[in-house]
Amino acid sequence: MPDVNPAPAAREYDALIIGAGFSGLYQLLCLRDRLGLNVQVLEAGDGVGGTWYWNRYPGARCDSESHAYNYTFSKELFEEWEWTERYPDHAEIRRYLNHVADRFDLKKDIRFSTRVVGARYDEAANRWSVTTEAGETLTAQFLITAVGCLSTANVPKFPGLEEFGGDWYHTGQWPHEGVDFTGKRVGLIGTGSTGIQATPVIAETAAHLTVFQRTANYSVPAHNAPLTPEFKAWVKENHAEIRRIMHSNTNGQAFFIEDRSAWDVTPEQRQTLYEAAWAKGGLQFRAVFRDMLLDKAANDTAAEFLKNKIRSIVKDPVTAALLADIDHPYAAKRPPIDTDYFATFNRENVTLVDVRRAPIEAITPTGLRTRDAEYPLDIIVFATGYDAMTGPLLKLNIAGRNGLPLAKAWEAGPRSYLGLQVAGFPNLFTITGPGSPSVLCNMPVAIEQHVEWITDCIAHMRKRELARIEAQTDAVEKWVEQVNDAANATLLPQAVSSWYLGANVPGKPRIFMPYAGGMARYREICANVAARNYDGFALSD
Ligand code: NA7
Repeated sequence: MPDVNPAPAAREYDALIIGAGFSGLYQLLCLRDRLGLNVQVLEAGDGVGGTWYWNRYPGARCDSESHAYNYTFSKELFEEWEWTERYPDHAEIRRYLNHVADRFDLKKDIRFSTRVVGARYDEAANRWSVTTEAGETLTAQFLITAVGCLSTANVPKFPGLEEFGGDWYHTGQWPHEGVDFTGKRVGLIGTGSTGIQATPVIAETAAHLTVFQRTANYSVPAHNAPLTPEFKAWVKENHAEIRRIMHSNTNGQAFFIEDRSAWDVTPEQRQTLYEAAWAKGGLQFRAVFRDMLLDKAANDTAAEFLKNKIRSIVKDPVTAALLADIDHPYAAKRPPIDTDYFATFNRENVTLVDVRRAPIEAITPTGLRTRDAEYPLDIIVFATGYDAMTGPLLKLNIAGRNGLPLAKAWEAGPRSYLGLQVAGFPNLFTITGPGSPSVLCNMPVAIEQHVEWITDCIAHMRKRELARIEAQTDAVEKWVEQVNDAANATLLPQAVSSWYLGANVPGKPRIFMPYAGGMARYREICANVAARNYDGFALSD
């Protein structure tokens, strides 16, 4: 009898997909049901949902409107699902994704509670070998990452966190059973979209909420509300039109950016247009003028309007000034939308603390210490964002040709071709990878386009009996240049603290990561590449 069990034989697949959120589910459906491939999805969580599996913090809700936050590939699916609110909350999105998974019988090919800890390309066999935390090995010809852009929590390394006597949570790893804030002194660090959503909800039950703000932020009211029967009926009747709009604009949303400049109208008309957009609410505020993200002076008019709104809502002038002391153009960082965020600072039990002027120095056993003061706390909420876009990929410990680690290939920042493939990593596809529009687009739209492109590419390879596809170095170089040029043509790089640039994670290279040339343009570029026999990729048998 051998004294050690032999390692189980590696399980072999045509394709392995990592992640069971919007991307992974649709990629599985396409490869399994349309191409007939033998596919397995590996998912760390014990359910589907991706980002929405993990993000269950108070107030967690999508900022895209529900009728735009869908798959659109199936008219039947689109018509049979009914959202209840203008912006779906995390629980409703999980219900939707479970419905999709059940409707297309996807769960039988998903391995839950299976975390990938390594992936290595075997050149001789032309296969990817993927290892799981449990020590299992699976192999496949194609490896497709569907890990999302915002799934690696950024918990700042404040000294003393281990000794904190209370409870602490990162919003992206929220306990499924929820957190009871009743009667507690709560500290919330971070005023991005997440902090802005969570603040009003936590303030309702906490004894006291202290919000620690490093960078002040704009926010526009979401005006969330239940959907009316008329609106629901309109959505069902307009699947094709909604899809057409989302596919033909820059940001994948179900609205167009107005084709007028801020300078085409008088200052009074501008004010009226901004007031109307404020009353309508949501991300559409960006759509009032086409040059809002191109011309700093045009942007200033929106910025001033929004800062005045803060000053008019927040009663305490010192707090109002701190909230309105915003250092970047409107929408150069991801623009949050909110429900009563600024008004929450009028509550007796809410305090704003400026940690730009007096940074957080340490977490103490009883709370948090800034350079200026000590704050006793029972609970600390880290709404401190993510190691965005590259973090989830680097965490997988991927090694390509000749064992080259992805971390090494991306030492100076991510370099990819179309955000789809990395040179030196054959048959690896990165859904919504850095270098693609991803987070600058309504995510389901960006995801559907990538998944369909990858599916068509694999179908093309199978038909021609090609076994390997790899991005070429010169194509990568040119694409990186295009990504930089697209960003530099906008005001986006002016937000120096933006996670689009990797600026929120100490030591991370500052590279503008998403492609800012617009989703419609990007879609066309990808289609042209495919039509020109996958120009920029090397295909071989
Ligand atoms: P964000 O947008 O990255 O926001 C994180 C916030 O946390 C932001 O205000 C940061 O300030 C703050 N932060 C991060 N580290 C620290 C430290 N060390 N000290 C103080 N404050 C800190 O993440 P979100 O989760 O809100 O949103 C992510 C995306 O999810 C969102 O854009 C949507 O696309 C969905 P900073 O601005 O870096 O000065």
